[in-house]
Amino acid sequence: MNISKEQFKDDYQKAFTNMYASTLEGGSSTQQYTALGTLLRSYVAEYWRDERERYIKEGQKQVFYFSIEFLPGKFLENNANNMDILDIVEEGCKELGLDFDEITAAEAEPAIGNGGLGRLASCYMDAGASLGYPLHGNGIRYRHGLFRQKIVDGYQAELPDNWLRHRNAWEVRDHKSSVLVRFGGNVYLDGFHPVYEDTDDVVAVAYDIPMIGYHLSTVNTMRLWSAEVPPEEEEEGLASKEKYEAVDEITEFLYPDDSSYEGKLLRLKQEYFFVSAGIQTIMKSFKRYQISPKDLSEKIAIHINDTHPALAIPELMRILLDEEKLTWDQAWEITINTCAYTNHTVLREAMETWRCDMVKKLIPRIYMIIEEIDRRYVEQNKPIYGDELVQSTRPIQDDYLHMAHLAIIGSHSVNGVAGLHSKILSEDVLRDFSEMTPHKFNNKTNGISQRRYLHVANPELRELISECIGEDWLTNPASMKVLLAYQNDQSVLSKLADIKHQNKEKLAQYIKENNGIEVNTDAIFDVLIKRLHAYKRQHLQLLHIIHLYFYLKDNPQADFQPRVFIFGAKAAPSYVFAKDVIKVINEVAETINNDPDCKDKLQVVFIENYGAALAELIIPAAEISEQISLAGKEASGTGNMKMMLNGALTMGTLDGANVEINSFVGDENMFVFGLRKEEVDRYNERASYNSKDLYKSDAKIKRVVDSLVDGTFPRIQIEGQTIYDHLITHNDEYYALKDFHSFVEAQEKAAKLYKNKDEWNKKSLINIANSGPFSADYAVQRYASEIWIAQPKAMRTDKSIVTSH
Ligand code: GPK
Repeated sequence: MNISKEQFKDDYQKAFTNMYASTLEGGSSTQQYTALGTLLRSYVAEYWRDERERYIKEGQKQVFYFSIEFLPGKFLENNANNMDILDIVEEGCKELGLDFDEITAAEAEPAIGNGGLGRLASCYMDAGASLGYPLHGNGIRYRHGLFRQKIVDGYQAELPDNWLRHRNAWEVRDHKSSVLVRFGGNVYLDGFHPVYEDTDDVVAVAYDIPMIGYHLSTVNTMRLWSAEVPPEEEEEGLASKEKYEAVDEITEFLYPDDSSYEGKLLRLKQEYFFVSAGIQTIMKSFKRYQISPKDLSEKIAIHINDTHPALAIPELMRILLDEEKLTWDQAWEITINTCAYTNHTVLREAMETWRCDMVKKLIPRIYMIIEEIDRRYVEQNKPIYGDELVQSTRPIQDDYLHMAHLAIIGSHSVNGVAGLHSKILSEDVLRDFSEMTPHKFNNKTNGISQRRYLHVANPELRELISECIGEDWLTNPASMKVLLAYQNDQSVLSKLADIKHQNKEKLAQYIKENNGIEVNTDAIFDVLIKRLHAYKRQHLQLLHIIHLYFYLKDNPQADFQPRVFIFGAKAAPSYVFAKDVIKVINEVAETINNDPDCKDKLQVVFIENYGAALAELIIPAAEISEQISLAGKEASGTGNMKMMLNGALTMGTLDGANVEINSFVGDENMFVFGLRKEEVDRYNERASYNSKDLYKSDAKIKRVVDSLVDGTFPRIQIEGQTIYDHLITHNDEYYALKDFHSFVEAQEKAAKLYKNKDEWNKKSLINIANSGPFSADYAVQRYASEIWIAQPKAMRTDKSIVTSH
């Protein structure tokens, strides 16, 4: 957008005074931020309104992305960047005597997601708007996001995240879009008409946040729902204290579990709540514009992000049947053609199943519809596919509702999030489904926002790339490949190294202030940031660090490549193993960081409260990107793409999207180690892996593992034992010991390579140059053209689509 600096400064001062009846300079940074965010939102408000109307007027197909988590990260800088006014805002603030860094620091991060799944949803929101697709989010406005992590004596403590304390400058409360969501009570059918008795009603109130596209391509909406007591009940004095509490509870907290599932009633309530509100709203707007429900799948697409929103299927059926009075067959065809489902994990413990009696009690009409979906499914498919296949794939089994089954049966598309993951789905985890309906199965490798993770997070690198290859890559990331022409250009490589060093200095400053550790910025910055989970194997890195520690103790004079190991990870509060790994990392860090033999050679830092905002500080400083899950377990990973984009070299197993990274950069530009997926399968099938034998017969492994329990590291008696038991007593479920030597070797190779700065920088550049295909823009284009069958608004024709792997 076009605005002069002077105009901006004037607007900002006025906006501040309007809001706080005081002067800008005298405000707190939180007030300064809130007024600034509100001002930028007001700049796009008219355009936002016009785009909403245009979508409807032009009858453009709209896509609704249903996700129980979003992880948008901070809005201010990203939005200003997309509006092309980041420079003006920054300079304007400076000229007004304000500290822009303090203002951005004052923005509370909306932590309304756990990790990769939520962040992916937000990358897609950004890409959709940037490309001009009508792609809208539908989710929950949790009053408390993911807990704030505090490390106390090495332990993770969880504090509430009150991100809305100073309100959210970007949101608009739209009470006129409120809808009623019904829970409980009794339902019976009077003919085809459902009669509800004694239901417990809740109002879903919409809070809309603009999703601002790059160069203001378009402005879409992320709609987050908040639960309130129905105003009529309030006005008539019918709502009890208990009712208020029960309603408040629905959108109070985000469940803090990542890739694991618990059958809690409140979670099921959350799922139906935001799904019902979203579907009802879509249908209401159709009514307003007199579009026939029969045309629904031509006018909208509903995306089910993992199984949490799978109740969208019976909810859509409910409205088509009960309110639109369509026949079952008509309604079912429309529903299937409208809905599509993405699977994000193959972990058994993440598979959602709900006790049928619970579903029936909470949402009786929906349960009736699910039972009918199940009955017809069996009836229609048994003669074609036989009893065995049908029994293993039906939604209701042994009094449990299998959400993935419902999602697959009620969708026209089922996709995994990386090539290997999609293959595992169709050949293994969901094989029966893919045998029956192979046409539904496809892959959509994840993508990331280059704008957030490079343009905004690493502006110096952005400048350097543009200096070399011009600006085309900003909207056409695949053309970053042109950068390969500079792989032997010493001046470019040394500038690249300088930028990395500056970013390391920035991170080092943060670490000094927050951890009180002065890290050696000439050392390799080795980064492992993601949720803490046994399958992601943070404990393998821990074993590696202990191995290096012993090496240094045994060879204090050795020529050792200095390294700083950086961790960032939250553990689910009830996940004992994960929490114990955090404690042990912190205690091992304490010992190592205070040992003179390790000084400036080996340092370990656990960064507290890792999340979307810290990621933008850490990623540009990363030199080694640790992606060390057991092959076959990590669906995709997206941190791997973000660090590659910022020039880190991947240390990884052939898992998730690492496989694709590998296919782009080749073995020589990353460090591949560990068992392949087929090898893991073979060990599992034959039950032929015995970690205890390996431990007993391998002195190096034994020494490292024993150090968890022999007092080498103080204060980990219980927690060290937990990891020891996992590795030895419980047979090392994720093959950390089996992969140990291969991992250590790959790490040694990295250390050796780092000594040759030119070679390292060259590989770094090759990684950056090959990261373009992982842009979320391409991923969204593939979803749009292959699944949603949606068009962007006519504006750019210069986008080449990179083929899926
Ligand atoms: C997968 F199943 C889940 C989940 O509940 N939460 C979550 O963040 C992640 N994920 C996968 O673990 C990652 O491999 C993947 O990149 C990400 O989803 C996005 O697809």
